[in-house]
Amino acid sequence: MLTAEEKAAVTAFWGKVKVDEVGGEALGRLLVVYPWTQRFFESFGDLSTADAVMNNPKVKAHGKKVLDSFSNGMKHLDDLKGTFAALSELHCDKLHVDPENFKLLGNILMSTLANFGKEFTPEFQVACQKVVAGVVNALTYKYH
Ligand code: HEG
Repeated sequence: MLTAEEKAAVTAFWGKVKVDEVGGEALGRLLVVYPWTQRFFESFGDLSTADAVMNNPKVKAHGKKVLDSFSNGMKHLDDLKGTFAALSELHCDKLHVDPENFKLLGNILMSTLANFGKEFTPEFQVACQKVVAGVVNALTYKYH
């Protein structure tokens, strides 16, 4: 689904992404902008204000985990469904996360990545959107 050029663009950009920061930032924004998503993270402690969410160490740690998972997907762009099959089952059967939330997080991740300014070229945007859509689709695949 991605051309060779798009794969190269997205992989090169991803190498510059600060995985430790971007994941926590994106997950934090999800919890602030769409507060109903907080119901999945009640064990994370204080999520009472935007500041509390953005500085919550558990949010940061879990955001990093999510982004590491995206990084792993970058290495398997030709088999996203296989790569995310187990995670899809986990989110469906155990975590009961409505897959609509994957789209929300995907869009928030795109806007978080856009903070990289000049690195975030239109070419990259198109390629990255495809990867994010592919991951969202793969995570939704095992839902029943
Ligand atoms: Mg999910 C766990 C990846 C969206 C809620 N998520 C996890 C884990 C990974 C992951 C790698 C750890 C699995 C494990 O421990 O084996 N999540 C992941 C990706 C995306 C995503 C790549 C991308 C769209 N998750 C997502 C969304 C929600 C959610 C949108 C809810 C709004 N995830 C969720 C919860 C857990 C995980 C509640 C368990 C957290 C915990 O208690 O540690």
